[in-house]
Amino acid sequence: MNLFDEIKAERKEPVNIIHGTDWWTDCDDIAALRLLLRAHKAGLIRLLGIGINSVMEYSAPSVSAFCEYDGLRIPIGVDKSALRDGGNCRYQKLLAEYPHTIRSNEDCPDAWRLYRKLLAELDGKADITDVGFPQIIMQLLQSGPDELSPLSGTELVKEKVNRVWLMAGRWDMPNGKEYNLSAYPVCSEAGDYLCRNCPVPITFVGFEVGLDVITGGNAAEDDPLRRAFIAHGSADGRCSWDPLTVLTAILQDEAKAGYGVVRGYARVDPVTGENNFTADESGPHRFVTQQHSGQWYADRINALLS
Ligand SMILES: [Ca+2]
Repeated sequence: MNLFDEIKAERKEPVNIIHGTDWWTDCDDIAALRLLLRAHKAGLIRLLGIGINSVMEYSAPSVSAFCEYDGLRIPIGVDKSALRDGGNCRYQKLLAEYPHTIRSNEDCPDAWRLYRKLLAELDGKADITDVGFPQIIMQLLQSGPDELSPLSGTELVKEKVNRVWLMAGRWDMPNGKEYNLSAYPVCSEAGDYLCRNCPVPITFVGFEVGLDVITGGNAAEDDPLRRAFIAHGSADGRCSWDPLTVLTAILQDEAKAGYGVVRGYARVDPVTGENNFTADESGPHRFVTQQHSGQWYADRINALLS
């Protein structure tokens, strides 16, 4: 019995999740999406949609193909303002060689519009996970009433979102600096905006808790995940920032994910992206702290990936 089987026994209803990913230069985004797809198939979650917050030629086709490898067609949105013309994306074209329905980024709606649509149509609530750059959630919060919903984005999130789970920040030191909050000016701006304006709780999974958790090296040779990891140069596995974040959201509980939490108020410098935290038991933000060895977390994830 794996971890998903254990959780399934106690979960009455699948948890709705909308997932953001940069799906760009690093490959741990792939492991994270695999966990979500497998959790969806296991009936633990409903993966309502995926927002891609970095855009390369094969972004949407490769996400589409990776989902369809698992037999799932998930709506995909793209932040079309987030064109990255640099970086070495070594796996998208490879993944896009698998069968897929969504042929190009242009076939996708703007991600923040997809999020509005999914939330407006939802009977109940959803969680939002993001393991890339957080600007889609900022764009959603800043959106106004439209034909999709009479509510503003902030009102919609307040009404329809339970929690936000972010792979973002470095929390084990003052003025921590991490890629998802500092790679581009919009990342720092969005991090600051979310800390100040998101109307629902945010859990941060930081750089420091993913670094010594190496996963993804045990998949079968013909698995596209395995092929993508090899293309990335991570045949023996990769740091697990993104899969740890989505697993915590799938489990709906930091403690069940093996973490301690510090509650309080997170801050992100809107220019530098440096993050800081003021502990306060009544605060809306949490960051997680490791309670086990890196291998303990890695073994749990690897058992779910293959
Ligand atoms: Ca990522």
